[in-house]
Amino acid sequence: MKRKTLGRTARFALSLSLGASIALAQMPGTTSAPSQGPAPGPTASSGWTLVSEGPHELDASIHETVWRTSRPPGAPHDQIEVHRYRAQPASDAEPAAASQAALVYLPGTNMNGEAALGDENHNLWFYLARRGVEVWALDYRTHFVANSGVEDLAFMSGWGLATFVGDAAHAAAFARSEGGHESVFVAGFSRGVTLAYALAATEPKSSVAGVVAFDGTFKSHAPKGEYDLAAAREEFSSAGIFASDVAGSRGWEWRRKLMADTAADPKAPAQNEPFETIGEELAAILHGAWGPGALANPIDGFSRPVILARLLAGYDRYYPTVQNVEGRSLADHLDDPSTPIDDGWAELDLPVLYFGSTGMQRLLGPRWLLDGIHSAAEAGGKDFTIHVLEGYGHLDVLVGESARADVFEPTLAWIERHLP
Ligand SMILES: [Ca+2]
Repeated sequence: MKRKTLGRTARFALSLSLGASIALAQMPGTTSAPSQGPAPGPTASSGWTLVSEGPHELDASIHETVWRTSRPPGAPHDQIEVHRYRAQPASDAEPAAASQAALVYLPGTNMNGEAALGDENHNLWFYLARRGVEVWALDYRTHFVANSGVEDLAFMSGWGLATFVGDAAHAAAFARSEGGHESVFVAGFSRGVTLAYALAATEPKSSVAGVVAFDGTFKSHAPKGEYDLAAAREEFSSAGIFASDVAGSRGWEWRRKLMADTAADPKAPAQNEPFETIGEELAAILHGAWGPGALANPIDGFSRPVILARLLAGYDRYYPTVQNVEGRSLADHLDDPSTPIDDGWAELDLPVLYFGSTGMQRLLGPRWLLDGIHSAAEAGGKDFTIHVLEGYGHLDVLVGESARADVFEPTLAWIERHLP
């Protein structure tokens, strides 16, 4: 694939993407309208409300059920949803086939549980669901904050890691009771990996079958125990920036249109020289966003702009920055005294499957892989499996052109080897 010199657009994207949250904030997407479906009604006494159910609009062989519930303290944005993906029965009269396992999936920063891609070569959830592993993907509270713009985001200062881990635990408990699997696999992508380890570490051991870490970390491989959380919190509060905004300086509408246009037709004319097509332009933007090939590596053919655009179009705009502060403290301590969510991590002793992209080293240096491997190996006891994905960018782990062979198939095989 031909390399292009990055133009003004690409350089702009660098500042846009690194922005306030270098940790793991990602690129923007479109509005996050709540799922459409039948009139909501309470499900038993669980507190979850059925939002929609039926064949998925992107792939009728997948049966999706969506539930929503409110979370403390009960303000309008304090809601979460879970999306359950299963194989669709051959006819409506037939019950869905029994699944061999259940996987609770925790998305990355700005991501959510709505399927953005309809083919199993680019959608891990659909790939697994068709093969008897039902997936429960979470919409964080961030999915219920308007992408069109919010003036005062101070409410997000209370959305720390422990709050999101609590939400994930609530969803996992519902997945167990509704799905019938007493022990579930817990997976995360990117920042979702931090949440996945914390969830596994705070749940009863008999209720988690293993952890799958898609290109993320929990602990530093070389913790110094020096991170001053109190000082960082004070700085955080006085700065008053309670959320990262993936819209960047050109604004949400520009980002939304770029993703939508590329998703619709990547061969449409580019917005800026030297690019001929909008697909080439987006490829250059994403390739350069976090350092060459870090966020994604479409220039070397690891992923395609049209696929990346569809994924990015589904993003939620804002993410609580307090989690960046807490995440650094968590990583820098063997056992962070400021939080209980890591107390059980070193004794987790669960099987762990880890995938790490080499591209992220362009953003964070070798510690990306070192921390990822350390987090998997030290939590997993003797049973940890490491896949380093040479040339992959971060998003390529989920939607790359070889992700099915390099990520999805090994994940399924690993789950089948570790059935509870
Ligand atoms: Ca602790």
